[in-house]
Amino acid sequence: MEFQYRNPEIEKMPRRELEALQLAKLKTAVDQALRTSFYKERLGKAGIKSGGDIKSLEDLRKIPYTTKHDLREGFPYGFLSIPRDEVVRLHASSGTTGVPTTIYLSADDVKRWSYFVARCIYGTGCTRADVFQNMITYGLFTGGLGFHQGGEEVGMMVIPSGPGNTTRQFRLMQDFGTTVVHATPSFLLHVQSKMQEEGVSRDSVKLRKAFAGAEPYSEDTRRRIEALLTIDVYNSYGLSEMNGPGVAFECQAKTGLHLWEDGYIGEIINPDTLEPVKDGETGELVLSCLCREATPILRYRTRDLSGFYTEPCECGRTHKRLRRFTGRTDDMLIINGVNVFPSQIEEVVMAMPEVGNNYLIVLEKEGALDRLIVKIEVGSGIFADDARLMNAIKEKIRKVLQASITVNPRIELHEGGVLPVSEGKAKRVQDNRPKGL
Ligand code: DLL
Repeated sequence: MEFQYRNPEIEKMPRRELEALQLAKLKTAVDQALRTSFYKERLGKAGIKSGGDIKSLEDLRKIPYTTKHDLREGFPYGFLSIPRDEVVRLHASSGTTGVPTTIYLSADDVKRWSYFVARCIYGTGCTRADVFQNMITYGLFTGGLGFHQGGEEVGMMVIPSGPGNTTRQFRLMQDFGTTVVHATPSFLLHVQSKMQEEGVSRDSVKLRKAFAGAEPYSEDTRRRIEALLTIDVYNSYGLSEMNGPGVAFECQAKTGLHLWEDGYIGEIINPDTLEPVKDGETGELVLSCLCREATPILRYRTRDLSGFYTEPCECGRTHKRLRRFTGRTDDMLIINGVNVFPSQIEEVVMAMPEVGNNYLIVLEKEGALDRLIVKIEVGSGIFADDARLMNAIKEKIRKVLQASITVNPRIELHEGGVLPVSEGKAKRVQDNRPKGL
């Protein structure tokens, strides 16, 4: 396969040089952090008075972790390190509760961020000849503007369609010959269902690639989207605290997400002991931002669970690859004492050919016990009025799921289009259990 690079000297840089570059950038980031009220105190207490106190990459471990809680405590300007009038952009986290976490960018920060997103896009084989329909939320959420800027930096024609209104999305695709789209994986599945429902033929659109991210999804979900839409799907990871998208992305080899190590330092830790895990093991990803001056954030506990591949990628890039994310430390469900990650349920459900494009996990209390209900839309070729077939499918899913998660679920089957669809991140879990019990 011919791999495409935006900046081969950096992307294929020998690791020794890459690490030297990281160290130099880390020193600058520490100096920058010391200009914020938060880190002045936090790093001061750890005995770090300047970037010069960081002598090697191992010294990174002298820096205390930063958490979401810290970012909230620092609201609004505790993490700002440049004069307010040099800030050109604000983004905020998608958190639904409490104080938002805000990120400020200087003009150079915006340029650097665009450069990283462009590197991701280019690495999937896109060029300026592509027409890019950005079907993700714009606004304070970083997905819209992040990919918009990155797409323009590549030189593609960007259609800022935002999410929703699938009829209009299809019109845009047909009128302008869209070749690439960006959306959450759940929205892409919805787009495919709607395409079928509205009778939009595959031949009437020129789609060939999609960037899918902002939420966890399984390898089977990727394969399903690729097969149903006959496109290539690339996994895209990022978070607002680290600018947004453009942190880690799959290349054309599609085996893991390259973390751009000239922009970020990644560590995998055990979330209980806070010690680094062994090479290749799964744990919580901790990230330090090396590419933003206005809001330096060091050793941020992302809560996201992943691990590094240890073997090199066939594309020749030297930047480490993260495995597909399996969820977050804080989205684990405890069902009658058993720990279950929503991603385990998705893995089983989306691998079944009888299952359609949407599902919902519901938790109820039945007496003293928890009850797991998985509501599943059936595939388009299956008719819900065939009771025997329905029962057979239900039983099949129940058995496989129980074997995988060791909790006995109740399966409810629904026709396509019945379960709620979100334009942004999918809300896969409805926990109706009374709180505080
Ligand atoms: O979701 C940034 C983004 C936009 C990434 C568009 C990719 C595409 P936040 O709203 O701050 O930022 O949410 C970040 O979403 O900590 C993960 O828990 C989750 N997440 C993002 N991408 C993936 C992915 C954007 N590819 C949070 N796989 C992160 C799994 C993901 N989880």
